[in-house]
Amino acid sequence: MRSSAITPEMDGAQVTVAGWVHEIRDLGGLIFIVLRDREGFVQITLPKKVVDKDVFKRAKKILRESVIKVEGIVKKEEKAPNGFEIIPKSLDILNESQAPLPLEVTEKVPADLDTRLDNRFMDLRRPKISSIFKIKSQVTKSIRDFLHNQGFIEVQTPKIVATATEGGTELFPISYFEKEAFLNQSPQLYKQILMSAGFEKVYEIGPIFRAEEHNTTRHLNEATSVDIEMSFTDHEGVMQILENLIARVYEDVVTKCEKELEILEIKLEIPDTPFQRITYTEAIELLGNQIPWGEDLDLQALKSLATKIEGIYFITDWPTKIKPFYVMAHEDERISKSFDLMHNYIELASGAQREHRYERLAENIKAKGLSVESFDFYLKAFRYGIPPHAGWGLGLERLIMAMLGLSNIREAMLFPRDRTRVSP
Ligand code: AMO
Repeated sequence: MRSSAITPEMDGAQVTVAGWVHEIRDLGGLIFIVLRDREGFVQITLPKKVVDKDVFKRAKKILRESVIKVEGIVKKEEKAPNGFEIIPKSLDILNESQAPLPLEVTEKVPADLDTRLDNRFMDLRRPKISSIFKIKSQVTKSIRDFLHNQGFIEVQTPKIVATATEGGTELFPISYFEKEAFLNQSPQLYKQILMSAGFEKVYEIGPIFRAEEHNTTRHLNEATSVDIEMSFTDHEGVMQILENLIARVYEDVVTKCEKELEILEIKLEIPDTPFQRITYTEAIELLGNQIPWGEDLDLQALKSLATKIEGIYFITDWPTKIKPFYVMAHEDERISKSFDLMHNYIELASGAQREHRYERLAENIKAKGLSVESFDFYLKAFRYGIPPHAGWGLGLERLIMAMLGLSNIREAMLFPRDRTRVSP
């Protein structure tokens, strides 16, 4: 049974627990083993005079991080963690660990991130680290629940593709028989094609691949994107879905991940909706008009902006020329129906109403210097009836990083991929 299912009130009951040997204290005639499983810790107490001779002998030789199974009697013990201990009747070593360990699982010796990632299987045994992924699991479940309740259909689109969507420089080419192919940067084109297919509301939670040249604390080369696309709506419609989704995710984490938040020593506040909205032009003004209108906001600008606006907010109405070809422009064509969702200075998501008019879309592709022919498979879907539509892409690891105050996005990925790391 799980350690968390045992309580001091079960005094006298026989239980079986299995897990890793987190710590051993050998006091000669008395051995304490702290057993760790997915849910927590249990103290196994072996007084020489009480336990079976063979069991005691085996316990003496156990190496830390070995996997053991213990059958024994629960004993109420105020001094033990959780108020009980287990006095074993039997103790089996299911798998013995080697020594020395490549990494400390107890929080006693800090290790640098590279050493931790090199030994990620071991790093993930630490409750502080596994808590991040338990919360990430709850977050994806909440997203799915929320979107299903709103009538969205979950879809899977190809990750091997023939074209770029988010600009040609960040593509990973792959060897694909006789053809040129790439790893997909975003489900963008496919989720839009599904609007022509009549699906109306789709979402996907899947990998995106970006050949980011620079190692930053906010970029991965393989990240998880939550994408939605929705017909018969505009940018404002999908912004409302996004803010309600974020609030729901925070609420679920607060109510369903109490234990993990406690382990991480985080007090999470559920953000109020609607989120604050400022336009790109207002942001430039807030920054003292030092950035020429039309230029992107770099990290320094966003950091400076975050000193003026706290928490989660939207920056809307970006200059059309710095947004991708599929974004729809306002009547004043210099400004687009686009938005980024920010958490302080970290961009969590970006989205827009899309250009669904075939002629204009083709023009936009040309204007960006891209080849219309290579987008033919996509453009075709705009020639035979496609509703107005909008959508966004939300970086799952960015959300986890921001929500939990992690200093590096790699902490939010089990096996991160960056400029220098493709293994483990
Ligand atoms: P964008 O390129 O802004 O938009 O990506 C959407 C979100 O994905 C996350 N993200 C990343 N996270 C970690 N590492 C990366 N290298 C990385 N790149 C992106 C960010 C970002 O906000 N097709 C559009 C979305 C849309 O309009 O629907 C797109 O891909 O959180």
